[in-house]
Amino acid sequence: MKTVKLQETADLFGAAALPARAALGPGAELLRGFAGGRDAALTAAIDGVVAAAPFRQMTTPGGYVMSVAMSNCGDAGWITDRRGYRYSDVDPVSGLHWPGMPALLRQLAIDAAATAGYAAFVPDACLINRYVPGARMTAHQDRNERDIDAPIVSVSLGLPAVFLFGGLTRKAPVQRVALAHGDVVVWGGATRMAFHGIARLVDGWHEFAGASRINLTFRKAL
Ligand code: MD3
Ligand code: FE
Repeated sequence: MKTVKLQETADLFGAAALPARAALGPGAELLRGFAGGRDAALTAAIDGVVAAAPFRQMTTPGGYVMSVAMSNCGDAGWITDRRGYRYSDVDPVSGLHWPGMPALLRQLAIDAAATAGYAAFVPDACLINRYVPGARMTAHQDRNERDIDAPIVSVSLGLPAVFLFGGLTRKAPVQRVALAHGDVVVWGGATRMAFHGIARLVDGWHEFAGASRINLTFRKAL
């Protein structure tokens, strides 16, 4: 597999500025701007979901209120509370099933995965993360999905962020990758269980979502 050397140039955040398409690691592909050019349709799809399942800040098992606000659509949604991290077919706030995954979002994830070489990927869950300035996501692994052979597709929208991409242990070195509006990353193969996080969001304003960043992560959870 061809790999691209990171950090050839650095942006304002000191994060790697990468070419349009790059392998971030074995099995992980950055598709710069892949979700671009359909902002109105993306806004409508996301607004429809959050009208039925509003963004909320969930509590970790350790009792911390997450700085990132979340919603979900699809057959299952990722949740956390004092009892643990898990997928649930119902929204614990409403007691109803999560809203269905809008066809536009589902197809975007399928197309991105296929472009990155995962032709069989069909997501059943989409976690929607909303970051406001100061919000962040500390290093973690995504390990609540049943089938870790399926990749995760991540779509970045709105304000830019620095993605912290580590290795398979907490001690492994961390690369900083700048992700901007429309960037899509497909995480599979050996990177699927990598530690990762998002650095504190820097204040700013973007036409798509004002002073916020929205991230969609599509998973095969069930
Ligand atoms: C690398 N979200 O929701 S998406 C998460 O931008 C999460 O909101 C971040 O990490 C965000 O769990 C990062 C990119 C991502 C998602 C899953 C991964 C990268 C990943 C799983 C394995 C390796
Ligand atoms: Fe994650």
